[in-house]
Amino acid sequence: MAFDIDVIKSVYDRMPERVKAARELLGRPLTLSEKILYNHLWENPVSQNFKRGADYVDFAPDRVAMQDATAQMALLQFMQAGRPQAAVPSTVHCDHLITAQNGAEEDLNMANNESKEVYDFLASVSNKYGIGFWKPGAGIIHQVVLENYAFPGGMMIGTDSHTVNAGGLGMIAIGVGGADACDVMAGLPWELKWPKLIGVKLTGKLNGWTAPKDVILKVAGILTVKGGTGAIVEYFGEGVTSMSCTGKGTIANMGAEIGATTSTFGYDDSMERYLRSTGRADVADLANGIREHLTADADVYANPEKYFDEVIEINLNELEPHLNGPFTPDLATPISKMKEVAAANGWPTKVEVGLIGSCTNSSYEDISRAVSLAKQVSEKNLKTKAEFTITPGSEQVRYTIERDGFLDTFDKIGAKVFANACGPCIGMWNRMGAEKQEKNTIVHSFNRNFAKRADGNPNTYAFVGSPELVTALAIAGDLTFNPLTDTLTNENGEQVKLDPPTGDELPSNGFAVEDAGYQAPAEDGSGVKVAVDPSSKRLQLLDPFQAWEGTDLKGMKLLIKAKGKCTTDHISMAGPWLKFRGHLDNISDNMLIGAVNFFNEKTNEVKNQLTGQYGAVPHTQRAYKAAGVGSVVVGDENYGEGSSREHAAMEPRHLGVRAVLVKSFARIHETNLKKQGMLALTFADKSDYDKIQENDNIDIIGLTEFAPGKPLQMVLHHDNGTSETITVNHSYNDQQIEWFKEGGALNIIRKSVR
Ligand code: MIC
Ligand code: SF4
Repeated sequence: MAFDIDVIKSVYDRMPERVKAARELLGRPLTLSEKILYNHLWENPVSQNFKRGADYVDFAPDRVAMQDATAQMALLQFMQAGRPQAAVPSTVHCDHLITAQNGAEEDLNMANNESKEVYDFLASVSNKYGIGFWKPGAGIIHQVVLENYAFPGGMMIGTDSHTVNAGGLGMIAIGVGGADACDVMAGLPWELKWPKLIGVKLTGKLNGWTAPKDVILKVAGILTVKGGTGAIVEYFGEGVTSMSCTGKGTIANMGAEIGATTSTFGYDDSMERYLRSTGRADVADLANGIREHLTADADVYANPEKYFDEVIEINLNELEPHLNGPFTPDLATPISKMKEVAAANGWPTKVEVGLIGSCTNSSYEDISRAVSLAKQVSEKNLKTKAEFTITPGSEQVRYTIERDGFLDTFDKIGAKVFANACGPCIGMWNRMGAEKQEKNTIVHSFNRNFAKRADGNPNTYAFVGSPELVTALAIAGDLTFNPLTDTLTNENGEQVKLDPPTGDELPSNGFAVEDAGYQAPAEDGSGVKVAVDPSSKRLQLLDPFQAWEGTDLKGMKLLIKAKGKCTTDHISMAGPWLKFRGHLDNISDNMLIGAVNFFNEKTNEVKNQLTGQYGAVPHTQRAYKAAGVGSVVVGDENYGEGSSREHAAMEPRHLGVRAVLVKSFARIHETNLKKQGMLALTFADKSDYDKIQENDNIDIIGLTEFAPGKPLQMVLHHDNGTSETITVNHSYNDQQIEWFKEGGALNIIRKSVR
């Protein structure tokens, strides 16, 4: 039986009536996204036709998921909310803190030792507050959620940007910061700007070398890393129904890379098959009972341009395998063009390592298709040229692929199987020689490829592709190898061609697992003690942030004017820093160390205006804090792209940065800044970015009349004695202005507890 079946049942019970009411209110057919959103309004019956991209709306998500690296902060906040139990079904997954080095078993033991304090903390908080706990080794959050918790038509939030993966099973699943998770677990509504809707129509059918991954790689190329901001992407068409459920998961997962709020798909036979094979026939039966409500109304997919803000059409019959990268997931190159493009850009073409797996691409189908290529290595007397690694997404998948002989086949090509965890995808990869910082190329089936992300080496060129293509390129050892047309020279000196991959959508003998790694919480957790050692280097209880002083902010210093791409990896790096995710002061030592200083083009070297000396960003900011001087961070487009980690907002808050002013924000990061009581501002005129000078002293005017839709003024006092006033916009609503005034959303929850 599925977990929390009563919750699923109640969502389905109320859905027909609420969908009908919404349809009547809007007076037109509904998209699937609208049906799910209207069914999860905090206040029902529905009374308002919400304006897309404008109205803030309160929702009641069905569940919350958290992974260890973000759960620590989420739960440290939740512990202050004064609730005996999480108000909705919630889970914690231990997946981000395991370093990939020697192979699954050894690496897992190492993590269990190294991170014992954190795991014990998470296990005891979970036990106390009625939260399901998935032990280290159980798998990556999104794969475990897809296998156990996701359900068509549901709505969930998760403290990880790839929570959107559950869209593959027809959910509206959204990545958030820990403070948002804290709200929902505390029984409060969850707020989101009513999203815009992008429709993607897939015609034709995937075939040969092309995989679901290529759909999203292509979409990323079209929409870019910010094209999906504020929008839900809804996929439909014959290409969708003929694709596996886990393939849909891959597409939804990587929707995070276009900044989309989430992506979703209508309920279909592939989802039913997946539910049944993962032990949830009960959910499939319930879903079948309301099938028509779990997809859009017929006219929507027949005339999509009438209902979506933007429609993209992709013909799968013609879609080529793609490789996206380096350094950004939206730089899409069809494999047939790679030779030319790599040469023109001087990208290193020798592939050193191919890595498959991760939360994005570790389904049974993915692995079986990759195996069909690995088998050809011995059959065709080839030799695998690059190193090859696999990170399975869950113990259930790992156990099943071992049983079915896939791991043996990989073993024969010298592959290393890492633990069921994030590993190399998030810099938890002890890659030999990375410290030499040599220019080199890797290919992987993950989703992100920002500089330094996998191995900490800024000169690693990482390209994202399907597991099939990654396997082929690892065999060839060459980025420009096009398996559709090119041959390889085998050990006998013959020219051989790889046959296109084949595989099974689901295991014909069913999934199996011995210990899935789940620990249920105590029925009554009130007696469970949660201890945090005050001298701990990894965990620190949170002190409330100070409330706003009630005046305009004057005499602040420019901390950094960041140039170009500034993702959450640049703001709060992962890899070795993950160990401080539960200790705000310690992790603040990585604040913005990856951001490029506009004025000297260097990372982690900014001018301290009090001394005139250049130093590390966190060090400089600590000096401002010690001197009681506020500061401002300036950034470029899509600032805070990538992760949901709220550390990227809490660190500047903790160290005394008062405002972040950028050309545009990524959604989750903007909300995280607001939640923590920071000022998240945008240039009214983007070219004003050029007016910011290195020695500027900065005032923010208008805060005493801070109101929705009303811009603020920023005065730039330049060091030549002149000053300029620029207009800065914000997207705060009344409630978010309260967060700012109180010094953070949590201070408001704290007050209501007292
Ligand atoms: C990521 O893929 O960047 C991460 C690591 O999973 C993050 C979460 C985190 O930083 O802990 C995400 O996607 O939100
Ligand atoms: Fe983990 Fe990578 Fe997935 Fe993030 S994207 S959850 S780091 S596997």
